[in-house]
Amino acid sequence: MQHQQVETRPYDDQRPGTAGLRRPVATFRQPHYLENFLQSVFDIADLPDGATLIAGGDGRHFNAEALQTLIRMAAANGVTRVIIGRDGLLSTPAASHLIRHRRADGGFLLTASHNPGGPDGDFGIKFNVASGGQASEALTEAIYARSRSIGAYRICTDLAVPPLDALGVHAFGDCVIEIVDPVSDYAALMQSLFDFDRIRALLASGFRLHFDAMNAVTGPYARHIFCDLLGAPEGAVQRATPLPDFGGLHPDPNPVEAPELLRAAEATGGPDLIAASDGDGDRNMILGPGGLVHPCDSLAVLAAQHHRVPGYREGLPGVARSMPTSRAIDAVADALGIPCHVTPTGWRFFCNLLEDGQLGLCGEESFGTSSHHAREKDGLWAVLFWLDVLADARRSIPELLDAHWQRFGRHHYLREDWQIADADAANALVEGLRAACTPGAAPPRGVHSMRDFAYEDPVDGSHSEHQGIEVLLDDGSRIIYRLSGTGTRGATLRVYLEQHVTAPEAIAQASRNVLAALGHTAASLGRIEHYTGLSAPTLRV
Ligand code: VG1
Ligand code: CO
Repeated sequence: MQHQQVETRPYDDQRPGTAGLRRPVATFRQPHYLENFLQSVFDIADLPDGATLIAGGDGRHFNAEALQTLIRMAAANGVTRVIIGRDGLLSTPAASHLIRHRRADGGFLLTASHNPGGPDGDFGIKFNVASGGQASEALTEAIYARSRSIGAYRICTDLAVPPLDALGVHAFGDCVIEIVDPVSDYAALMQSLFDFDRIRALLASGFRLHFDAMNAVTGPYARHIFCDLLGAPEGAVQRATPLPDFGGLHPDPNPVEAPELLRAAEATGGPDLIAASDGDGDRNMILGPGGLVHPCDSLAVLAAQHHRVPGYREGLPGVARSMPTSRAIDAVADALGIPCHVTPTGWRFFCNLLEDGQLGLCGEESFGTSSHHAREKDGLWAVLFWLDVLADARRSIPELLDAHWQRFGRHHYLREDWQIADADAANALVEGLRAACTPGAAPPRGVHSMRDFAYEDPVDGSHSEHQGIEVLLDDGSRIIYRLSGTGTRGATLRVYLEQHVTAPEAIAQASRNVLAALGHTAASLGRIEHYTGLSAPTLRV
């Protein structure tokens, strides 16, 4: 197949963040913007001759157009097989699994995850390597460097991309395009991990499940797994058709973006388990009668109950959490006598440990949980894990959670997001805190210690610096400050608050009340108003 060499000029803003390159759709629509980034990946990724790639996304606006370009450029760059989910759809965990399952050399995930979609929303691209995990920091930095000097890209303009709405295999010269069912391999993986008969019996016994796909990619997966395979009624899965603009929703499953789910959980006589996922299907929110199971608690409970689930019965070699995630999981790891690794924010930092067989479960406070079955976090997997635990334990979610807290104490936890229009002000704030971390600097009153978190990967020895400021207070509570790496406008300061309690009355209190004073301490310690003029956070989750 003939390919063309098209001249281009570099853009200077193609540095991937916490999880891929995310930009407003309008930015991606600039001439050659998408092509430049894709070519930078092809130049750096060092794919073998005759490579196989997986491609698919969350179905958001610009997904279809970007796929056309990607296919034509893959063919021009020597890729001989592109495997695409029907309709261009693949959830992030399903794409990760497909890369591994089909022994592909990598994959492109077209998603901006939980960021809003539509013509005025965001688009994004993640490149995942042959292990199914996201490109490492070193690789994304090299791609970024390449994007700043790129002069041309390769594309097969005359390749007529087949319609993506029917399964099939199409050959174009040396390149084969294969359109696959996005759901079936993933569903089979889930069946290999969980006891579907037991979950089916639970659902048949009157247990009420409510899953909200938020008009995003998990709809077809949830329908097939919960309704077809597990016998849940049709109505159990809602907003199940992926829409390019998510129906105007912000597909971010948390109590602020989905308040109606929280209300349904708090109402008497509501469902036994309410769950939701995000745009690309890698996040999960779990609610039970009475309210939210905080993701930090969810990770800890799943670890403590792992022996109930077939895929994990042989034990967990270790667990991991991102640094800002609460230490609830550390307490469980301690009791199990296994290591708990602490990594920087972003799933890519778990991947080497997973690949090396050192982790059973891992998770982040940002509604992300997963295990060694994939190299991405996995929303539906977490829901199935909860269902399987509940089916075996024959106890309700609040009963399991209360018993967990009685045994381990409760880590009250809250994240405050401060939306700051001026990114320079946000950087100055973090610099101010960083200065206070210098060895020898006297810690402020009430502060036990402060550090600017740096990480050395135990598998490949790579270093990552400036991954958040962690403050330990004299009373054992903890504050973390870091800037978001997924936003596309201004800056978002994330402030994470954590306090461990063991007294029954303190366990029963609402986290917001317990952590109110710590929130004030965090604001004054970080001099947030001084730097930003803001006196209250934009969002608390
Ligand atoms: C956020 C979360 C982080 C998560 C990342 C990608 O990053 O804090 O835990 O891994 O999103 O999730 P940041 O840099 O904005 O804090 V997803 O579902 O958007 O791929
Ligand atoms: Co996501």
